[in-house]
Amino acid sequence: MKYHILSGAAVAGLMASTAVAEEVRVYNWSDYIDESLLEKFETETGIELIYDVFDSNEVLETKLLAGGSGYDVVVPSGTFLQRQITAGAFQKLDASKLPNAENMWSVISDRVSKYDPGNQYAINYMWGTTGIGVNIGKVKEALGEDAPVDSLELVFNPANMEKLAGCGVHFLDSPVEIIPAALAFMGEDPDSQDPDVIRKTEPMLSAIAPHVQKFHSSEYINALANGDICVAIGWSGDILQARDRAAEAENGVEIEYYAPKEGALMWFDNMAIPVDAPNPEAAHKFLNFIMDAQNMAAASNYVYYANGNKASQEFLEEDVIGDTAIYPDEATLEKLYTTSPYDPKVQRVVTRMWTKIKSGT
Ligand code: N2P
Repeated sequence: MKYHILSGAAVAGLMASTAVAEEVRVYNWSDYIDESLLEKFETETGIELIYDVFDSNEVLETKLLAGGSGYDVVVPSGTFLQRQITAGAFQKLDASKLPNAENMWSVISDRVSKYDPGNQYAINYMWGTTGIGVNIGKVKEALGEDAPVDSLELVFNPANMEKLAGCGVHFLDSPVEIIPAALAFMGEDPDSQDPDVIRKTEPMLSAIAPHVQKFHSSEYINALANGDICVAIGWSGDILQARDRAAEAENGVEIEYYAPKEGALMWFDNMAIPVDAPNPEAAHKFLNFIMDAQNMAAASNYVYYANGNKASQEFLEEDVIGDTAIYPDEATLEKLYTTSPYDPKVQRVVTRMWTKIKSGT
């Protein structure tokens, strides 16, 4: 999927001048913004916005570390942000160009500073959890009324997965999220950096992998909404978007999101400017636009993810700020864990293990 948004105003501006139009290239996660904001940015700034999407930190990282990505703004999750900063992939933000930074929420900026000390390189865009999306009717049909829908037992117990395979299960293609979940299920530290501990998850993951119809990180939204699959291990807001798409289609599909009771990963997606960004000036304008309280609220209201912007909260819909699946209460927060980046040696173990699990060899 690729958006190339050019508003009427920008077209008129282009035709009126012989100068090459100013442009900014943004690379964000799929299903992660209200697209009317993209047009609003162009209308307000006269800058042409090229907006591409991805669904995997690994894909973004490969482009970034190769250099010359051509992007002005990218959106890595915290652990990836941290090692990309260390690798020199980003430029420091110019605070004088980001007056809306005063809108940010210190609770979240402080958490992100674990990955970006001093919040020098990035601003939080949105954050959420990794959990279980369930088609209630189909899962109860397959497993009975007592189906453990709020537990990782649902997907990590091979006996359950055998029964669910018939109605379809998708997993994120994200080793750095599925392996910590498997560790949490096994009672190990989900943030373990010890290859021997990490390897303990392999037999279990290999046992269930044949029952996973697809390891993919964005198709599950429509697949859940259409009733094509009955379970997805996915991201909170994506599953809530699936719930809404099903409700809008009035197709009788009822989707729920659960942060598993054994614990759920809390992650943070952050906007940063590559060191070789063609237009860092416009990148700052885009970041400042995103940090506007009403713009940020519009984005969260649309995609059902919480954001790192305190001032936006008064503009959030009640079904967003009032939903503990999006803005966790204290009890939910206690179940959430965060992770740290793997060093290259451990990362190689993880990558190899993941390839093996998916290919079933
Ligand atoms: C948006 C998913 C982004 C969350 N569709 C993953 N960090």
